[in-house]
Amino acid sequence: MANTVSQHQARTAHPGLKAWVDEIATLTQPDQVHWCDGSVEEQGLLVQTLIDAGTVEKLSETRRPGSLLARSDPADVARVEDRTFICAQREVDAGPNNHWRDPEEMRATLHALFEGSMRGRTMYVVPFSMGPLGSPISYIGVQLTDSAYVALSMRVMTRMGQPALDVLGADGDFVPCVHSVGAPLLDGAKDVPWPCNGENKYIVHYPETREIWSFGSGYGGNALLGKKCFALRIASVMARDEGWLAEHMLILKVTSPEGEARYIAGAFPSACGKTNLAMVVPTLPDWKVETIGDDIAWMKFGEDGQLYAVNPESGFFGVAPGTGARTNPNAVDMVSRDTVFTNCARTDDGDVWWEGMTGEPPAHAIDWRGQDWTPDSESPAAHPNARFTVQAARCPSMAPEWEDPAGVPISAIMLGGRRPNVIPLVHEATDWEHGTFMGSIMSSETTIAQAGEVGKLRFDPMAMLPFCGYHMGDYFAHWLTVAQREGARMPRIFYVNWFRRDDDGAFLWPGFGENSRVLAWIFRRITGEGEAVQTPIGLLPPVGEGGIETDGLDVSPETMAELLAVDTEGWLAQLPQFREHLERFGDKLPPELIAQLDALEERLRAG
Ligand code: OXD
Ligand code: MN
Repeated sequence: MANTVSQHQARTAHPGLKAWVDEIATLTQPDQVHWCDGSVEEQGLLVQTLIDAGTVEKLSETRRPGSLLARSDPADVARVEDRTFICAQREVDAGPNNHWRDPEEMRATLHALFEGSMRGRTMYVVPFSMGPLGSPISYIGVQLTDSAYVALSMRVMTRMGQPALDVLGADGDFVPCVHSVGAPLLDGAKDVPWPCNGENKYIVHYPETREIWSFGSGYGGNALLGKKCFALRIASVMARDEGWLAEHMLILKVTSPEGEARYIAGAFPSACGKTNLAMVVPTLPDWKVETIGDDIAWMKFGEDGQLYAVNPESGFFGVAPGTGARTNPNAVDMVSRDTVFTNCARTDDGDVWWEGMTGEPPAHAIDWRGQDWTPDSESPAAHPNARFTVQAARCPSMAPEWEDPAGVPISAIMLGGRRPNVIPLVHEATDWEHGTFMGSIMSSETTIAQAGEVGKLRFDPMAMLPFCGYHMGDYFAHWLTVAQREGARMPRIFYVNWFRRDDDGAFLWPGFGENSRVLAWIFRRITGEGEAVQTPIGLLPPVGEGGIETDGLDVSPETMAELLAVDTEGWLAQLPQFREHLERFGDKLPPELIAQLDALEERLRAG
C-alpha cells in the first residue's frame, strides 16, 4: 500500500512538507516511507539494509574501522552532463551552457517515469541543511529517495535529519528534491546490489520553482542532490535573484608566520586537484593552511561590505585515485576510518586500494567490478572516478571556524585550470571587472600529446560551465553587478596555473605543498605587503627579490623566470579563441567583457 508509515514518522508541523511527501508517495508508490532523523541508530539501520542488499560490504575493522565499500553498476559511475536539464520557462534563460527542455513537456515525461517507480522499495524523506544549521547563509532542502545508499551519503555530505526539520519549522521554505533509482521491484522481484536505470537517466532542474527531479542514477552528483544540483545549479539562480554568489570554489584559511589569517576561495574545473589544494600541507616554513571547504562556496555580503562564505556541505565526496601520502596526506589520514568508499578495489586483507594510493600495488585485489585483479591486469583496479565519502570533521586540516554560521570573510578568489603553456604560475587582476574577464576565459587545454590538438582550449568559465543553472551571459553580468553594491569590498582575483610543462612534457612547477609559496604571495598582496609588476596581462610577482619565496625550492631561477614570464605571442595567438568563446553568449554577454578583451589585445600589441 502506498505511503504506509513505518516507525520512522514525520516529526514536523509543516503542512506543505507533509502534503508534498504524501503527493510524491502517491505517485511513486513505495512500500514504506521512512522520515530520516539523522541519528546514529538510523545510520546503523541504513548500513545493515545496504549490507543485506549486497550494495556495500564492511571493510576490515583493523585495517579500515567503521568503513564500507560499495560497487556501483558499471552503467552508473559518474555525473551525466548530457542527461542534465535546465527547464526554465524560456530557452533563452537556460543559455547555450545548458540542455534546455520545455518544463511542461519534461513534467509529463517525469510523471510517467516516476509513476510507481519506488514500488517494492522504501522512500526515505531526507531533510537537510546546506550550510551550518540556522545560518543566514544556509538553506534547507528535502530529498525523497528510494536509495538507502543515498540517504546514508546525505547524512555525511549534509546536516541531515531532525535538526534540519527543526530549522524549517512549520512554514519555512525548502528546495524539494525528488530522486528515484528508477528500478521498481514488481511482484516481489529480487533486487540487484546497485539498482539504477542505466539507459534512462534524467537530472532535471526547474529554476523558477527551485525544484530538482533525478531519475535513473544512484551515483554522486546525479543522486546526492544537495551538491551540484542544489548548491550550484539551483543556488546559482537563487544567488542571482538575491544578490549573492554560489560558486564551484574551495575555501582555504591561510595563516602567516606573524599569525595573521586570511580566507581565500578558489575556482578550478573538475579534475584540477581542488581537494588536494583545499587540504594542502605547506612546505613554506611557519605558514599554515587550513580547510573550510573543497568544492562549493556560498558567499553573502556582511554589513562591512565583505563577502562571507560558508561551505554548504559537511563532508567530502572526493576522487580516490591519485590520493596518496605525497599528493594529500590529510586526506589519507581522513579516510583511515568511518568512510564509505565507492568503486575502489578491495585488497585480500579487507582494505581498499586505488591507483596512486601507494607506490607499490597489492599483488592481488578484487577490482571495482568485483573481478580478480593483479598488477598485470589491463584495466585499473579502481574506477578512475572511484570516490570516498567522509565527514569533514574527520579532516585533520579543518579550520575550527568551518562551521561558523557567520561564514568567513573572503579576501581573494583564485581561478585556475590545466594549462601546459602560456598562462603564468600566478597573475593578479587589476580590479574586479578584469578578474571577471579572467574568470570568463578560464580554460584547460585538451591533451598536449594529441597531434593537431595542441593549443585547443576547452573553456570552463569560473569552473561553472556544467553547474550554472542559467545563461552564462547573465551569470557574467551578475558577477559585474554584485560588485556595484553600495559599500562592496570585493575580494582580489588571482589566476594560478600549477600545470606548466617544458618541451618534453615534464612539469615546470612541483605543485602540491609547494603551492603554498604562491598562496603566501597572494596573502602578501592582499595584506598590502607584496610586490607586483604591471604587465599587459595583469600583475605578476617580480622574479627574485620580493616575489615568490624560493628558499628550499628545487626549481632553477631560469625555470622561475619562465613560469612568471608573459608569453606575448602565446597570448596573442589565443585571443581569437577567447573571442569566439565569449561570442557564444550572444546578446547576453556583458559589453564590459569584450571591452576587456579588446584592451588586453591592445596592451599585448603595445608590448
Ligand atoms: C566534483 C566535480 O565531483 O566537480 O566535484 O565533478
Ligand atoms: Mn566539483
